Amino acid sequence: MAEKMEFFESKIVQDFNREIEQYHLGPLWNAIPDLMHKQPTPAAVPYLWKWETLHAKLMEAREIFTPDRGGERRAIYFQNPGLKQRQPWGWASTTHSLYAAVQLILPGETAPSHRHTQSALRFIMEGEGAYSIVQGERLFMEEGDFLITPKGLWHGHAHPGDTPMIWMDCLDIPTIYSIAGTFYENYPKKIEQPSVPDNYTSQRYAGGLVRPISDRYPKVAPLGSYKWLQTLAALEGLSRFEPDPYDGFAVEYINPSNGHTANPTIAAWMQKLPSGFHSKAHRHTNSVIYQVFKGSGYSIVNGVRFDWSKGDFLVIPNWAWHEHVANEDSFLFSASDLPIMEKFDLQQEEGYPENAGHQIVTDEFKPLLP
Ligand code: 1HN
Repeated sequence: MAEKMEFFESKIVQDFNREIEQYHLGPLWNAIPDLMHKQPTPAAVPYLWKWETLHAKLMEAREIFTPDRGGERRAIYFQNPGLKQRQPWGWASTTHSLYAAVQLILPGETAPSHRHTQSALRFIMEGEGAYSIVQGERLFMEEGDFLITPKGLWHGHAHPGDTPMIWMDCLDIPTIYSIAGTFYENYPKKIEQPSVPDNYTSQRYAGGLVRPISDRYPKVAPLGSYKWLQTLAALEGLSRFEPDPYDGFAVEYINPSNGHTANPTIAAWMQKLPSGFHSKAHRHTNSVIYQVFKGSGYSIVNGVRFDWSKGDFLVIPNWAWHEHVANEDSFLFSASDLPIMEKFDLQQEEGYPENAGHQIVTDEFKPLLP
């Protein structure tokens, strides 16, 4: 080993490495240790953003930035501290494959319509009365609703109601960026006008239960909005039975025409952890972004305790050991890149092998200084 190190550090090798650079050539022997790990070693780190901070910053943004003035959404996104160095074009995503943000829209505001090759989802955290207009369908939003804007469809938001609304956005921006697949286009007018009745797909699909007989093979995901009361009813039904040892009572939002995830690249789940529930620890190749919709508790990620409560966001990077504990009945929304891992046939999962499936807490999370 020492001999090998000596060889790689020798002048003749170092000089050669530098020399071929001018031809835009690289020495594999230098790169391979960084590229080929025994197992995933994500640069993204586990991280927690508290609602207090998010809310305060959205309120400040409310004073200085309006979509009408800037023409963009009032969204503040989660920059994973571990990815800041790696993405030198000036931004950092939330996990390697996903972007997530909180977005605030005020009564009377309009977020202009546009379309792009990224898939998007929204989870409604607070408020009601605004709508997303997706390919001519106005989807009115209420707390706890889950919405998708599939890639390539026009979408914009407007708020005819009277209370501020805050939601979580999640898009596969880093994934599409890394394969240079971005197309983006603004709608010719500020906002698209309705071309079908309001909440059309929810009504035609009874929220996902059935499909109209004329709609056997829809080209795009046929359902735009998944209502909270229906999700809650599903979780209540499920919670009469045994919880999953890792995730409690969890359901996944699906495309009712094919049973796949509602977005082809981003899975979305709602899970209920009953008061006192302590899951076993496991890890998987996909990363997860959690939003605490209701309740409080903590998660242990790679031995570090993260205390969370309503409104907080928690990121679990790929292949990190994690387990959850609920102090009260808690509802966690999550978005993950599970379908991306599955499409590459890379999905793997394993339970924590020691200590009856529980990690030992070695530290408590503290926000990192910039
Ligand atoms: C987008 O279309 C929305 O529609 C939110 O609300 C965030 C971030 C990057 C690119 C497109 C939205 C976005 C986005």
